[in-house]
Amino acid sequence: MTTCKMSDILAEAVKGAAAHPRPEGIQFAYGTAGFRDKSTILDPVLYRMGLLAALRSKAKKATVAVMITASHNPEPDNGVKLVDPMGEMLEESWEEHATDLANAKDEDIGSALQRIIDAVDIDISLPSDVFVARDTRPSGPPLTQALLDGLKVMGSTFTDFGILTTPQLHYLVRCHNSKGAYGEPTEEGYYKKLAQAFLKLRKDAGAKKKYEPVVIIDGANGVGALKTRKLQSHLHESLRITVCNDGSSGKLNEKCGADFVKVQQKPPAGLEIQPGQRCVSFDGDADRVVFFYVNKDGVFNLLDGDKISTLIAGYLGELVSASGLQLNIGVVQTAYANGSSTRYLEDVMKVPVSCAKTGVKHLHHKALEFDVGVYFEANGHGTVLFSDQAEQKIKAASQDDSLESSKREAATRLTLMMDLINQTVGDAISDFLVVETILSTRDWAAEDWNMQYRDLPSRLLKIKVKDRTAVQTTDAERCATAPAGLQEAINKLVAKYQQGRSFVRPSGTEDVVRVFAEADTQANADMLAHEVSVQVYQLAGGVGDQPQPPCAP
Ligand code: 16G
Ligand code: ZN
Repeated sequence: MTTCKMSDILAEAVKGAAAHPRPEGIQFAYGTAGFRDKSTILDPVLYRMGLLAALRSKAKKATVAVMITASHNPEPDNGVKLVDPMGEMLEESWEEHATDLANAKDEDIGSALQRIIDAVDIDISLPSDVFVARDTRPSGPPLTQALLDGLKVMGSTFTDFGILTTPQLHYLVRCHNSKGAYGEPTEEGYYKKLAQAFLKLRKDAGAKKKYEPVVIIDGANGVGALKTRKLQSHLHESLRITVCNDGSSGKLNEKCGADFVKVQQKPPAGLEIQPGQRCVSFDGDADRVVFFYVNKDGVFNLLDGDKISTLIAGYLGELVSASGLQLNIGVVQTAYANGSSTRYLEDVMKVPVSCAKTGVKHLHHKALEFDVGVYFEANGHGTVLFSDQAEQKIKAASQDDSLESSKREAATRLTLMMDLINQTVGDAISDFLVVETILSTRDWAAEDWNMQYRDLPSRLLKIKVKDRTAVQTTDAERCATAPAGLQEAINKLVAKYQQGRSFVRPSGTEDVVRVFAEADTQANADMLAHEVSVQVYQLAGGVGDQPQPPCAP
């Protein structure tokens, strides 16, 4: 840094804003997944996030990261989120600083920065270092440039990794800050770590009757496709992967990707599928994954985040018991988790289940309460967290010659699973390899996995209202506390349906209220969702026409 005089830096930051002017009349908000908007208006936000990332790095005295992506949103959108030193999401208290800075007038940037420096008590003379990456969106390079401009003004050093998946960037920053303890801080290091663990876990796999090492991946026409191709050479012949929707012709997330498949409950465009063929869909930045197959009668079957967490928790639970270690395993879900999955985990598998608010950071936080915390949103975003103590116990057991060999063997498999799992954040590529490992070990086809429990039919609707904050919730979003009378109305409606359940919540990413319902049949789930929607419309200030009942099939 040429100078570390605070007033000089703040003046430079204001001067730099001239090249990244903020449009009048737009309010930005750092939401559940950072800033997300039309890419054409994000340039000033990226510049300011460059300034903020430098401050965050100084405050943490460590390298932080910035990812430029809008995940499963359409291609014209983009977004930006900050990543903390150990690969966690940005600490919640800084979301407000991010929002403040993004909304400061150009000439007020200096005072906005000063407010943050004072509030957090940052020593501005400290160095800062930032890792940067983006997804495949065409708006990525110019937005990266705006971000780098902000970093340069702050005198920050940085590394621009170009195109990466979101979880790869989380992995890199953790490797770097842990001085290599988490892995080699390079993209190659990421593939090597995952592939080595995967191949070792497969080594002793005997002949299979049902599991076939053949899979089709829908890459959402995004970065997940490119990076899976890179991973492939490291996997040798252990798994035959066909990557479809690789971006060579289709548009990012258009009629494909994990979000499309989950929401539409149908296969993506661009795939030719044989009955029973195991298929996988990633989202646009490869932090979400769902599996699916079409059975011999042509019926589509989705294996979502709930099925993935049940599969993983079951397998890790067996390994922990076999190792003889005293470790508690728990699963964290959101209110969207299918009721059958919760019942299966609690009643059949006897695994404790916690419910968290929607948004990865909330699940991540709750999962830290367990020695081994498996967390997944139904939409396919999730991972497993091992506490430091669990990690130490597992590693020690794997090297303890005095243990029975079966216990040592189970502990060794657990250490390999820890290597295969990206503990920083949900990672489509890593989760995919984890699922393949378990299916292979169990010798299961997708259909066997799906038979663990049968999903209850559900329906998700969205209702436009004047002000979505009119709806407020408690109990991990399962109970509405406002507007008055809404929860009572929902309770009455739910009571009419067999296995009925419903909740409403204001979206964190769109200007709507979401309504979820499940019941014994699809028709009942549809009707319950509709009836609850009408209540939301009437009590929470619905706009436009009142919701219409679902058409009879
Ligand atoms: C964001 C969240 C995702 C959540 C979704 C809910 C992260 C990284 N992403 O995309 O986990 O499921 O928001 O959206 O936390 P909604 O509030 O509009 O329903
Ligand atoms: Zn994503």
